[in-house]
Amino acid sequence: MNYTIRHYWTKEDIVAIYYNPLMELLYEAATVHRMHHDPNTVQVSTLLSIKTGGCPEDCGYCPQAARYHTDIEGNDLMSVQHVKAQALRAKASGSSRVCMGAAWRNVKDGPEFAQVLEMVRTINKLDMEVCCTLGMVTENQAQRLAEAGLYAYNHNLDTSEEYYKEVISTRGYEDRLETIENVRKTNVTVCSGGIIGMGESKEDRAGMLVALSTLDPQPESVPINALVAVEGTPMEDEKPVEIWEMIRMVATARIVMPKTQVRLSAGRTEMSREGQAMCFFAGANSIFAGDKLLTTPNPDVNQDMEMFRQLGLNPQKPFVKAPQPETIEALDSKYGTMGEKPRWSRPGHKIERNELAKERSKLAPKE
Ligand code: SAM
Ligand code: DTB
Ligand code: SF4
Repeated sequence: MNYTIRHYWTKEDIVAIYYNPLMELLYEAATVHRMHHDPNTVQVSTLLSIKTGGCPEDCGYCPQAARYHTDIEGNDLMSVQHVKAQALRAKASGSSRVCMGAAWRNVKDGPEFAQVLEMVRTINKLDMEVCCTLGMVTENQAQRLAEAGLYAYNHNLDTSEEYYKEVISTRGYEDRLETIENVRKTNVTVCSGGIIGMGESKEDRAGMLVALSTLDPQPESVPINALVAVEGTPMEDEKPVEIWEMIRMVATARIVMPKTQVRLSAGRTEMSREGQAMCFFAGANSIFAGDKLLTTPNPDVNQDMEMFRQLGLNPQKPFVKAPQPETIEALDSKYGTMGEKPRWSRPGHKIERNELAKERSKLAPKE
């Protein structure tokens, strides 16, 4: 096995790795992991939903899409003070990173974006890594986030290019790749991963890992989510992901992207400690902590800290993998609003299960 970083993984290579006998796969992934990371350190990150629900997109997995009837509580953009208070709480409980999520299709220039930039400045000044996931961004918007002190931008490919068409009809895979390219033109690190358990094949999982691992440079961070099947979404009846699938996916991601932070993301409430321990052994080196992800439940932080004690894991300090970005104040910004009108795609093909969920939502009683 050649352990240097390669960027030419094929789907066949990756499927072959994924299907290795489990003990071989674990041994190889753990070996690669130890070459680039401390196996006893796992980063604790906290998610903050800064703008919840009412999203115009039709992502088949997402409880925040306005067109499906789910029982989440929507919210307008949070205040900077509220965000600061939550970040301080997260820091006190051991988090070194805050990831702010907004239920937006793409970032729009204006007062709300200015408010998000202020949130980024505020958290960076608390000496925590700041990540945002706000939908598609232009290069100018990515530069302004970078100036504010953003450490990472999360923008998931979610699945293979082929299966993406079965999940979302309101944007295309190329829009996601373009946003990742825009972020890459700045100093902000790239966080991009996906979801398993949406009805995709093993080839689709491999296809997603091809798309991610052939990016040059590879993403600094790759979240692997198990679908949280939320009632009212088109995927409400998907069967839970088996822990073995999660372990294989993490291990394969680790082997094809040796230096990346692989994040054991959504779906941990359904995983035993033993299962999570195997994911850490296979190369996962981050979790999201706090009793809520964006809108769905997550294990309690005290239980996670108890798991860390049992496994002898230490929370990762901030800025171990890349230096802390500088924060430039709004008044000193080099980049003004460009008034761009980016034309993100809107394929608009029909996805049957998305259409059915939308119809069901029209029949649901109004609150
Ligand atoms: N609106 C922005 C976007 O889509 O890029 C950012 C927020 S979005 C909720 C962030 C990511 O959460 C999605 O890309 C998806 O991978 C993940 N996600 C959303 N709903 C999920 C679910 N039910 N189960 C697992 N992951 C989910
Ligand atoms: C990611 O890949 N997973 C996190 C983070 N990036 C933003 C989000 C998971 C969301 C799970 C569904 C919810 O709580 O709404
Ligand atoms: Fe909107 Fe993001 Fe949810 Fe898609 S995943 S519906 S873009 S919040």
